[in-house]
Amino acid sequence: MAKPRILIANRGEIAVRIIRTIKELGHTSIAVYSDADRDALHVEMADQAYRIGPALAAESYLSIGSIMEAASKAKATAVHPGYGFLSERSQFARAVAQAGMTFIGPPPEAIEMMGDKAAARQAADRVGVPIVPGTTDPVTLAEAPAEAERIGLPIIVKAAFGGGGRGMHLVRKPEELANALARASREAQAYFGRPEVFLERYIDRAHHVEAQIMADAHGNVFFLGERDCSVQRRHQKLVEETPSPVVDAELRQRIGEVSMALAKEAGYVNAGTVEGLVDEDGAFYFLEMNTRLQVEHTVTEMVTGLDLVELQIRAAFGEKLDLSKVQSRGHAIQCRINAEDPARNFLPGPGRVTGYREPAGPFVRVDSFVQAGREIPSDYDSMFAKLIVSAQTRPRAIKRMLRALDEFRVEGVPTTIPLHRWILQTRAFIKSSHTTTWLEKALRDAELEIPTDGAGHQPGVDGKQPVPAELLVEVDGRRVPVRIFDHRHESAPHPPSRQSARHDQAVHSVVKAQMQGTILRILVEAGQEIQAGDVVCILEAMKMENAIPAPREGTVSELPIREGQVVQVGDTIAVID
Ligand code: MV4
Repeated sequence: MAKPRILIANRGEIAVRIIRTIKELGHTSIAVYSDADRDALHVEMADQAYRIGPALAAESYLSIGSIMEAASKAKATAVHPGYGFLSERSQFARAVAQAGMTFIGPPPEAIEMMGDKAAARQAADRVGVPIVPGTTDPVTLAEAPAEAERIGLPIIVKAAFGGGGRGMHLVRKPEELANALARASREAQAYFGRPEVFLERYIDRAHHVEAQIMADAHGNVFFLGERDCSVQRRHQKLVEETPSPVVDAELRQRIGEVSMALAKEAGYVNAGTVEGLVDEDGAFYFLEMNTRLQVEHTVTEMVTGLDLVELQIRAAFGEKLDLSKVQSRGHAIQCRINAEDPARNFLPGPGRVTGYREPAGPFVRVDSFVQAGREIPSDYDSMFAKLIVSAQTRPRAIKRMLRALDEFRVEGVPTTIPLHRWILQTRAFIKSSHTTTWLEKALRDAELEIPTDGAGHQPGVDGKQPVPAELLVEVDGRRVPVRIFDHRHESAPHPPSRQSARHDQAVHSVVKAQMQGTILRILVEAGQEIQAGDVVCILEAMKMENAIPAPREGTVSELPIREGQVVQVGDTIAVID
C-alpha cells in the first residue's frame, strides 16, 4: 500500500490528537481550516493544510463540498471525521467512499440505523439489549395518550432523528403531554429537519454510563470497558471517568455483552459507543449508539493502554484486530476545560489566551489546541483542552486531578478549572451518589459559593465586577501571595480585546450579540418606538433562550436580523436612535 494520506475533517484538540497518531504511524496528515483557524495549532502541526472556507461552520467544517474539494486537491487517501461536525453524517461517509477514499469511521448504513433513534431502539430490542419502556415507533398526537397510559408517567418525549438532548421534553402530569409533544415535534423539525417524536418512560436519578466498542471489518467486535459521564450541565458533559463507580464486574460483563450484540446487529465497524443509563437499582437501559469517536475516548485509552485512533485507522484499512487480551488497569478521569465563566451562567469567553501553563507530572495528559498567545475563536465550541489523569484507584485519581488542576494556569479567558476543583471536592462526586441531574441542582444550591478564576477573569458585562489584584510579598523571608479585593486597585490592565467593547454597551444605541446563537423570534419592528428594557429579540444560545433587552428608549432605526439567523459575538442586533 502506498503511504496513506489522511485528511482530518475537523479542528481544535481532536484534530491535534488525530495528527499525533498519524505521525506515529508514519502516515501523512492533512489539515483543513476555516478563516478563523488560519493560525491554529492543528494547521501548524499537520504535514499539509488546506483552506476550506470562512469562519461560519456551515460553509467550512460542515461543508461536504468544501472538504471533498480539499481532499481531492490534497490527493488524500483517507478521511478522519473526528467528533461533531460531519462525523455522524452518512452522506459524508458516502461522499468519501465515492471519491475512492477510506472513511475512518463506521459504514454509512450503521450511521443511518443509529441516527434513527426509534430504529436503534428496535435493533437493540431484537438482540436483547434492555430498552426503556416506550414506543417502538414515532407517535402521533392522537396515539400519545393511550401510549402514555401504557408506559406510565413520568415520560420523556424525544426526537426520533435527534440526539444530544435537544428537543427532549419531560411529562410529569397527563395534562402536560399534548404540549410537550407539540414542542418536541416543533423543535425536532427546527433542529433536525424531521418532526417525528417517540415516548420513553423517564428514568429518574440515573448514572449516564456508556460502553466503548471497537470492531474490525472481519466480524470481530470488542468491548473496551464503560465510562461514567454523569456530571453534565445542559447535556454538556464536564467530567468523565472509567470505570463507572456504579458498575460492578457482573454488570460490566452484561453491558459488554449486549453492546457487542448490538454492534454486530448493526454491522458495525470502527469505534462506537453504546450509551445507556444505570438506575438506582443497578439496572442498565440502552439509550442510543453514537457512531463516532467520542470526546471522552481518552479515559478508556488511559486504562487500556490502547490508542483508539490508531485502532480506528487500522480497522478502516481492513486490518484484523485482536483486543481479546486487553485488560483495564486503574482509574482515569477527564475534566473538560472550556472557555466559559461558570459564575456568569457559563457565558462563553473566547479570545486570546495571554498566559498558559499546562500541568504535567506522573499520569497526567493534556489534549489541547491552546498555547500562550493563541486565540480561542468565538465561532466554535468553547472546549479548548481536556485534562486527563489516571491512578490505581478512584480516590487517588481524584487527588491527582486536583493537583493537576492546581497546576493549570490559563490567563486571558475564563475557564471551567475552578468549577472542576469544586466538583471534585463535593461529597456527592466523592461518594459517586451524583446522577445526571446532580450538577445543575448543586450549582443552583451553591449559587455564588463556587470560586472563580482570579487571573483569567473578565470584567462583567456591566463592567463593575471587581477583579482581585494579586501581589506577591515576602514576609519574614517567606513568600506570601496576597489578593486585594478593592476595585480601586485594578489588576494589570487587560489587553485590548473584543471583551472591552462590552463595557459601553449600556450607553450605546447599538445592541450587539454578546454570544453566538440563533435568533428565535424578533419582537420589535424597524421604526418602532420602544422603552428601555423592552425585549428586542429572543436569542437561543447554549441551549437556552435569552431575551435581549433594549438598553434605552428610542426608535428602532436599524434591525439587520432575521428569525432563524445565526449571529456571532459582536454582530449588530439593532440600532436605537
Ligand atoms: C433519558 C433520560 C431518562 N430517561 N431517557 C440525554 C441525552 C440523550 N442521549 C438521552 N438523555 C437522557 N435520556 C430516559 N428514558 C435521561 C437523559 C439524560 C438527561 C435528561 C435530562 C437532563 C439531563 C440529562 C443528562 C443525561 C441524560
